[in-house]
Amino acid sequence: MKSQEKNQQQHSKFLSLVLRHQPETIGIQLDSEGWTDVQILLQQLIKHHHPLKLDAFIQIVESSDKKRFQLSNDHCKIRAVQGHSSTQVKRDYIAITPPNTLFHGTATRFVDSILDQGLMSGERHHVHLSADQITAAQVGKRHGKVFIYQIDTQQMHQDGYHFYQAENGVWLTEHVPVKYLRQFVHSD
Ligand code: HQG
Repeated sequence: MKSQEKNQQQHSKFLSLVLRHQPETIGIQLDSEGWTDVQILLQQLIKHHHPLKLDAFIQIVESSDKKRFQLSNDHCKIRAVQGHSSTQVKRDYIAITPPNTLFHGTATRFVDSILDQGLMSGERHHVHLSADQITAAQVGKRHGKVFIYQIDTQQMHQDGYHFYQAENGVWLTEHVPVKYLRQFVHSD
């Protein structure tokens, strides 16, 4: 990987940390929808030894492979669109009808616990679901040997569970009980 690309990736990870999880690390505030002021963010990044120029910042936001970040139309505000754990954020996603099936990629080491408790959101505000198996496998790979669940979202929806879709296409729900999980792929 080129050093510029690596540098961008490190900045992107740090932005994910402060915009999703720990805004207090650099002394910024997120509003309930996750927005924060771009100028203040850049100033605080300098103060906390992560300097980032505006053009490099825009480049990171626009080239994010998963479209993790969203700039407001006037480019004055920025937010992460999903994945939050910060208590400052309580995004008001609109519940919508999901596709009949969604997928969740995880690692084999979590399977026993998942079969006991269902899919839990853990530190994050939601369980993250993928529209296709390939994406689910990529998500699962981050944790170890991939294990994919197919979820009967049609039945869940009929039973009154709520589903949301973040601006980048990631599906979200609060909890997936065991009875809606279908074991799908167990691959290396
Ligand atoms: C597992 C990435 C034990 C769950 C991705 C997952 C995603 C349980 C891990 C986004 C469990 C949590 C989120 C239970 C669930 N017992 N383990 N009952 N229920 N788990 O990272 O879904 O690159 O918080 O299966 O693309 O992996 O950051 O969630 O393996 O959209 O933009 O606990 O993060 O996006 O891990 O990933 P995570 P996730 P970014």
